[in-house]
Amino acid sequence: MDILILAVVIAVVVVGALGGLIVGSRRKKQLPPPPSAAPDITAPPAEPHVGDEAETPREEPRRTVEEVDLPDGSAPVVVEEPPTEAPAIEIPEPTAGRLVRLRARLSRSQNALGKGLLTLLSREHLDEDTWEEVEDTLLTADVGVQPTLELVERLRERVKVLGTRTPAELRGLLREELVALIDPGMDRTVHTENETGGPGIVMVVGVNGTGKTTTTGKLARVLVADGNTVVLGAADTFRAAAADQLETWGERVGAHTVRGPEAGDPASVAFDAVKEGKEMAADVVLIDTAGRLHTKTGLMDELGKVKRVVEKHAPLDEVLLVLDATTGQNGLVQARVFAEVVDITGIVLTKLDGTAKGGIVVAVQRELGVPVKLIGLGEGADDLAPFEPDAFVDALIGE
Ligand SMILES: Nc1nc2c(ncn2[C@@H]2O[C@H](COP(=O)(O)OP(=O)(O)O)[C@@H](O)[C@H]2O)c(=O)[nH]1
Ligand SMILES: [Mg+2]
Repeated sequence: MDILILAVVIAVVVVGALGGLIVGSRRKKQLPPPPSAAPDITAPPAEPHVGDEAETPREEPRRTVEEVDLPDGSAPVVVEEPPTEAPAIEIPEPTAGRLVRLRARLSRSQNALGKGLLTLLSREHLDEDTWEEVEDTLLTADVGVQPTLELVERLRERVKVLGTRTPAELRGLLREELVALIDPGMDRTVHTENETGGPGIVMVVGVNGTGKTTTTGKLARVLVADGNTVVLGAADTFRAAAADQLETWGERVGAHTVRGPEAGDPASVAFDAVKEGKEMAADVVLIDTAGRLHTKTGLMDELGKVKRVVEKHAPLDEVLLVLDATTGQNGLVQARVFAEVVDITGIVLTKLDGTAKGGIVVAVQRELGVPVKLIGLGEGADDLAPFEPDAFVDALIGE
């Protein structure tokens, strides 16, 4: 009797597990939207949720800058007046070749996208099913429908011409096509030369939690490493902590931070930051803004106002939109809304270290027609790299 019950239990468990497997693989198959779902991507930003937090709950205790990356010896050396002692100024890492140094951070995307594609293309018979898997791989990595279809068509053509395929040939071919998809011709310099001869003005925008303040801080380090003097404008006036966070980044590299009263007017902080930047003959002013806005109209009013007020001094040289690479399609919707509000001149894709969806680089550039200029590959102070299509693709498909 007992044995019978045991047998039934085992049978139920086995059937359940098999069922799970089947459902699992079906679900996997359904994951990438079919080509007919393309309108999704171009659908109007019906409810863009601009005021929303990015996916993970951002109100959780967040690691602060100090907790994240202070190397051992960099704490302020207290000599006589402990509270006012300035922290030791750090010398940031040089920016050249950063992406190459940080390429291991792309390992998730590398495994999902680069290695996945190479393995598929190395199959002896490239039948319809295999090509469908290639498509699925690209869609799952957030490359986007249109670019995926284009790439697969190009690959099919070129693989046919190749006839026999050596791994080296395949890698070369895939590399060329991926680089072409990312469009190596786009200008990816972060422009910081103001035509008026005053400081270059860069405004950083994006939804709360995407990494604006962190990126502003990291960018300040990049600029300082390249020999510029930098002024930071803390135009996120929602919380005093936001200005503190920015100021801490500034102090570490010796950049002056201009801030206003909590809940004060962001536009006047931005205006003052540029004013002080001019007075100090700084090379660049970086303006960090708030992303916690509850309606699209609110966002429009506020960012538009910040921009207009700053432009009483001089035109903006860059408006960088910060997008969290882990939020996928949601990030694209955000991108569209921000692009309606201000002229975005460059994209910063953060958190590429935490996702297998490196293909979002392609999708977001297509969406806005604006180049990805910088990528975030970690929380560390020097984990922001200039985006280089060749080095990026090399990192994806490995050596
Ligand atoms: N892993 C990872 N975390 C990042 C990156 N950029 C920013 N973050 C983290 O994202 C969180 C939110 O960043 P923050 O700059 O405060 O976002 P903001 O609200 O847009 O200003 C912080 O914990 C950052 O350390 C990145 O490239 N990689
Ligand atoms: Mg912030």
